Parts: sequence; C-alpha cells; structure tokens
Amino acid sequence: MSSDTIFAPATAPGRAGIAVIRISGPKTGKALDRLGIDSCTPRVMTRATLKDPATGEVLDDGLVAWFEAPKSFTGEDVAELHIHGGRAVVESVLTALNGIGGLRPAEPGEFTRRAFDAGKLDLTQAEALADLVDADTRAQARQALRQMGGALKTRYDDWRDRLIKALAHLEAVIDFPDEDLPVETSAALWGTVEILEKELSAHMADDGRGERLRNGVHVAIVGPPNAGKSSLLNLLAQRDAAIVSETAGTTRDVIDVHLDLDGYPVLISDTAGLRDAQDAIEDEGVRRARDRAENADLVIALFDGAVYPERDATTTTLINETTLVVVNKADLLDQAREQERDLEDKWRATHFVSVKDGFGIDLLISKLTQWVVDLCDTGMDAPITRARHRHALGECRDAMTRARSATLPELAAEDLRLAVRALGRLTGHVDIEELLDVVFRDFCIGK
Ligand SMILES: Nc1nc2c(ncn2[C@@H]2O[C@H](COP(=O)(O)OP(=O)(O)O)[C@@H](O)[C@H]2O)c(=O)[nH]1
Ligand SMILES: [Mg+2]
Repeated sequence: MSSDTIFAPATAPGRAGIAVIRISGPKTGKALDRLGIDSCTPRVMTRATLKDPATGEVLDDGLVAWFEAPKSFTGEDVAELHIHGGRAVVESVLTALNGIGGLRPAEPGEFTRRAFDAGKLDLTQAEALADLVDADTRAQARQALRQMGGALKTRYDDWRDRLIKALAHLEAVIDFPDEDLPVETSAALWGTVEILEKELSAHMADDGRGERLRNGVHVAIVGPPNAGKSSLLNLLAQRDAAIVSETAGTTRDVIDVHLDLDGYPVLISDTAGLRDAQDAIEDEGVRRARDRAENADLVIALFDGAVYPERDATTTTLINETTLVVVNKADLLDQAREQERDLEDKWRATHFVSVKDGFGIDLLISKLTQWVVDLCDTGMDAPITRARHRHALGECRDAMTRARSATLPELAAEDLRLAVRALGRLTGHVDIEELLDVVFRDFCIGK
C-alpha cells in the first residue's frame, strides 16, 4: 500500500458557499500543523484559521474534521477542510497543501481505492458509491444506497462462504479417501451446490431491471412525419428541445432528453418521421429512428390524428408488447373526446392525446410512468446493477453446473474453484488462503 499522503477537492469545482478538501495518509496531521491548525478532537468539527505555511498569510476561516486511523473512510488518518467555495480560496489551499513534503494530489478514485484496500468497502460497495454520486433520480439513489450498505456484498459473501465450504469438503474427500469422513459429506456438498445454483438463477432472472434503473429506461418516440413527435418530446421535456414544424421531414437526427418520471430515470428520444426519405441525410435519420425503436425498452408509436382512422403502415409494423400506441391531435377528432371508449375498441389500448390542448397528456404520462416503474422494479432489495456482476454470476453458475456433472472429483473440484473465484472477482476477494482456513478449521485431519 502506498504511504503517500493524498489530497483533493471532494466538492465540484466552481463557485459555491463551501468547498471540502479531503486529505488522507500518514502525513495528514503534519499537513494540518503546517496550515496552522493545532488541536483537533477526532470526529468533531473544529473552527480553524488556515494559514499559508510559507508566509503565514491567512488563507481562509473554516472548519476542520479530523478522523484518526483506522476509524476513517480510507482507514488512514483523514482530514476534511471545509472552506469557502470561491476559486481563489480553494486554489490557495490546494497550492499550500502541494507545497508540504510527502503530500500529492490524489488520482481519480484514489480515496475509494484506499478504502477498498483497507477492507472498508468491497467492490460492489465502491461501485455503489460511484452510482450514488452519479444518481440523477430518487430511485437510482435508493438503489445505490442499498448496495452501498452491503446488500449485494452480504449475498455474494454468503454464497462464496457456502461454496468454499462445499469445495473444502470435496477436497477432503479427494485428499483423504481412507479417512473416516461422514458418509453424508458428499451428498450434502452436492446438495449445497444445487441450492446455490438455484439461488443464483433466481437472482439473475430479474430481466435486467437493476441495470436499467442505473442506466435509465430508454424510450423512443416513433411514427410518421408530422404526427407531433417533436411536439410531444418538447411537452414532456418542458422545453423546446426539438424543432416543431408543419414541414414533414424536419427532424432528421435523434434528439435525446433526460426525464425524471416519479423518481425513475428516462432517456426519451425524438426521431425522424418514418417514410421513404427524400435525401441521404433523411434516409440516415430514418435508419437511426428504426434502430432506436429496436433497442429501446419502450416505444411510443405516435400516429397522426389528422388522418385518423388511417394508420401509418410502417409505424404499425413496429408495434409489439412494449409499444404504447398513441394518436395525437385529438383536438381534430371530436369523437375522440366524446366516444373515447368506442375508439379504444377499434384500436385496442390506444391513447388519444392532443399536445396542442393537453387532452389525455396526464393519462399518457401516468401510463408511461407505470411502464417505466415496472421495467425497473425488481421487488428485490439487492438487484444486479452492472453487466460486470451478471457476467461473473454467469461464470459462477456455469462452473457449478459443470462441477455437478463432472465425472472425476478432481475435475469437479477445479470447477468449484472457478466458481469461487468468479464470486471473488465480484466482491474483490481473490485469495485462496481462506480455503485452507476452512479445510483446517472444519476438518482438523491429521491434527
Ligand atoms: N392540431 C394539432 N396540431 C398539432 C398537435 N401536435 C403537433 N401539432 C402540429 O403538427 C405539426 C407537426 O408537429 P411536429 O411535432 O413537428 O411533428 P413530427 O414531425 O412528428 O415531429 C406542427 O405544425 C405542430 O404544430 C396537436 O395535438 N394538434
Ligand atoms: Mg419531428
């Protein structure tokens, strides 16, 4: 482990009331000393005047939090300087710190890396910390907080412990065939592996909801030209993100807007109207529109009410069970207001809206929100949130499946070892020493 003492602003650059500079490492106490801060009680905010170590000039009047090793975020001595958030103040304190021997600016992620090295966090918790900082919506923050609290770590550690135990039993059967091992050992260990395999499968059968919540639900608005796709996007975004015009073929590229629907993150895309393009650029736009429709989690197929009940054929071909069918310009359809039910029967589950006068928009938004929530909610308190997790879990499960059908115990043991390693990669445990611990603790063979 590095013995450098590192420092970095913990708050974003720019003007702000307060900025926090974090210092971690063995020379943290010395750094405070040099800044003219003498006595700090650990874990209590102390008022302090920060002075330039070279000139004695007052740099700022602020607060200092001091955390003594090992009871700190990184496990090392840590201090937080809470100073005024002006550029000049922050710069002067950073310059002063840089001038102190043994201190250097931190690399990106270095504080968290040290926390990981000190065993304060596992990898899933470190990832969750990054997710929490990146969270744009309430539901994302909630998910990140649960993971940071160890929701995934606890589960993966438990699985890994049970697998290591099973592997230790198998190793014992292989290494000491003549010993008086309980007859049920072998049956019990394969029972454990089978149960673990089932638990992993259940955990993985979440339809990617946790990952979707982390990344945002992708919604594409597609439809014929002039249906009002760009108007709908602007209405949802509450700003003029896309150009609206009565000229068909105005939108040529994909326009993405981030939305927060009831705490859930959505990336909604306006696309070029689907038609036989007039030129190469529009043609590319139409290709991108189709591409978005294919890759989106949800598609809003928007039809032009001006030609109702005629329904654009190309857009119709894109409709499937993840499509919300919507007819815009209901203001042009008196019957849509008066006989809504009748119309719904003609085009099953069709929503009638008017971007122009707001008709049906609230209903559309609540329907959309419901779909988005359904796409993100796992009902589990610890869903998989990254492709990295899914990949490692898949490897672990495959290795267990192979182990259970292996012909020789030695081959089965090798596969179980791979399964343990896959789980270890998930949380950042890589040592095999623990296996030996279990072997010695549980068996004491040969004393
Ligand atoms: N009557 C009526 N016109 C609308 C409505 N929504 C959009 N429009 C008009 O339809 C035309 C095309 O709109 P636009 O959003 O550019 O359609 P896009 O080609 O699908 O993106 C514009 O002149 C809009 O003002 C609506 O609800 N009712
Ligand atoms: Mg448009």
